Amino acid sequence: MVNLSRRKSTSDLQKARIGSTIVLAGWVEKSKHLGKLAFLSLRDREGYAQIVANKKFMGLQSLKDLTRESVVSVKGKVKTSKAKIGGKELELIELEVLSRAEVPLPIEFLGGTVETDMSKRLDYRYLDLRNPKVLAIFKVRSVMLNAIHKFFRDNDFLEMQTSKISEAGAEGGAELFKLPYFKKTIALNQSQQLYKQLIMISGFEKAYEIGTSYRAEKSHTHRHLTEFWQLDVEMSFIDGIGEIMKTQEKLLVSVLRAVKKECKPELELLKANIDVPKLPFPKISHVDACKLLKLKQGTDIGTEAERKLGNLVKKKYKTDAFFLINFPENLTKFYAMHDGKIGRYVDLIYKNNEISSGGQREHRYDILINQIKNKKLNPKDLEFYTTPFKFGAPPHGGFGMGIDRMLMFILNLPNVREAVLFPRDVERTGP
Ligand code: AMO
Repeated sequence: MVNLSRRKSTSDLQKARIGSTIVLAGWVEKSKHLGKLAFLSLRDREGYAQIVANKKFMGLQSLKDLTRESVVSVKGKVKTSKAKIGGKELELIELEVLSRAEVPLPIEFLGGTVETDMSKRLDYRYLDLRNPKVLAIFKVRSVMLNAIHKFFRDNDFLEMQTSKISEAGAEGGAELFKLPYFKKTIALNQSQQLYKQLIMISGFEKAYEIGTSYRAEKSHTHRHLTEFWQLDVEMSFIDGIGEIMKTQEKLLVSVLRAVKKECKPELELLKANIDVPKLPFPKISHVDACKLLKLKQGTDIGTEAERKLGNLVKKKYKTDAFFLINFPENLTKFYAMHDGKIGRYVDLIYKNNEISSGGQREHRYDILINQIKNKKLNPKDLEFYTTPFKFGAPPHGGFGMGIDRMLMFILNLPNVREAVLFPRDVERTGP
């Protein structure tokens, strides 16, 4: 029996002393049999190791029965190697099959190929994720999330966790998932919006959360999901959208720096190059954006126009990141603060796509109620949210950033589904 408590990783093998005995465990991606020699390519989370069995190894014949993707543990002696996958290999002393895989495999990913179509890959996501190129995306995601937490800890934010079950929509009525809940019908949260505002009324002053949001949008696009991860940030005692933009740009830059520094092998594997944009990011008003794009004032700048605007800004300012600010009232939400007919609103555009939206909120009760009515929503449905504004609400604002979209654009992924472990969209609710 191979002692798993002594297990090292394939990257440890490259650091091990020649002649020492070590234990590895993982999946058998390939095997090759040449008379009195056999070569196994063993894969674990860190990479690959070549395992060589020669005639001294008693079970040489039985290795022929080892199916691809079976899980094994091996004990062997560290030797120098001529193989591509590193300067050292393991001469096999002992092998134990921990779990034998059925063949053929339902999807193919040998040597990091990504040829199977996405829908089939997602049906077998547990296998798809064994592909080092797919796994690399989630290694970057993990570093990205750590960098976000670090940024907010270093900047004196409290982490909040709000409920995902609600009685009303946070972003206006339509795109709500309604579910039976004992004798009631409830809704899944469209965003953390209303709760993060309540937390400001509670006195948290600076808070953030990374949580899931749900939107019943029938959008079959490469950047829409029905369940997505959102970073929500809210700050009190702000005066306009300046501080919101400063926080967002510093956040994006520190995340990009962390990924660039800590994910070198993953970025190389994914052929992703990171340019960290210079601070401060340019700011374009909605009025100017419409002029540049030759659109009627007040037009909602959609995917295609965002791409055009991104290209124009890149040409002029040589940057992938900029803010679109001061939206007309017809495009703002009921909770936004306005200066006359202009909303204190801000979108962050990165690599030609909106990755976050935010602004200053209306904290004056009477104006808030009027705005709710003007948007044809029923103030009664939102009383849980509006009543607290009667008891002392500080001026506040913040933003919501799509985590999956952020990763998608950092790595230039063609589809947001690539950035999520088990994506949910109009059709897909499993596995
Ligand atoms: P908004 O609705 O613009 O704003 O969402 C903020 C960010 O979340 C991401 N996002 C999505 N990602 C994947 N699939 C979707 N269906 C999807 N919808 C949104 C985007 C988007 O920029 N409460 C406000 C934020 C605020 O004002 O603080 C809100 O939710 O990256």
